[in-house]
Amino acid sequence: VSDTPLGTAANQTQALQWGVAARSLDGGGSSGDAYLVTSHPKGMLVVVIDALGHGPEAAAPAALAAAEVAKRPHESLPIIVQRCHEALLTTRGVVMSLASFDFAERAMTWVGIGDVAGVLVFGDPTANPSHTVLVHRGGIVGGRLPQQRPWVIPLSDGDTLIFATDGVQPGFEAGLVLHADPSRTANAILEKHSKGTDDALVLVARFGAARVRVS
Ligand SMILES: [Mn+2]
Repeated sequence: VSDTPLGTAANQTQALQWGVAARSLDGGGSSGDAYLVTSHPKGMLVVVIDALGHGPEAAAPAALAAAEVAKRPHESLPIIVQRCHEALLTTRGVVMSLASFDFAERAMTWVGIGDVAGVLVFGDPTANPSHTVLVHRGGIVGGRLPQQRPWVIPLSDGDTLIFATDGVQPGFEAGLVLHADPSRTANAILEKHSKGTDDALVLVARFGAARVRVS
């Protein structure tokens, strides 16, 4: 396992606050897990990628997939995935989950190919159930690409998206405590649920304008 400090990144926009925690299996900077958070005219696109294998040989296809996504964040999710698939055909491939936020519509569209877990925790503390889980199709981007079924979910303030690669144990959302800072939530999930047998990455993104204290 690794005693490398957790990698973190955070950013804030009007309607999305997000943070990432990641740990590479070899303890170095080289990981088969990658993420991208980028804006488009209607909102933001959030993507987490896990290339088959781990370490340096997996880092290249993960970076290639992220670069393909970055070229066209405004396109529909199936088109983005299809373009990644075409670019990755000569590689071992990746699995990936994507969520596109439309701020004006207050909605999120998400889709997953292969095993990157997706959970949306509802901001309303009285919501029952408290969260919903992304149903992702088996398959490989750059290998056997399944038919995609993007799913649109209306959003309320405080709704929080979590993507986690399979270096994180499934079921991490049970009893999950969300912190005000998404980076802190991502770090806590990684600390508690990292398998230690694979690269691991957790991305947490909370929808809704940040609360500003007015004096
Ligand atoms: Mn993995």
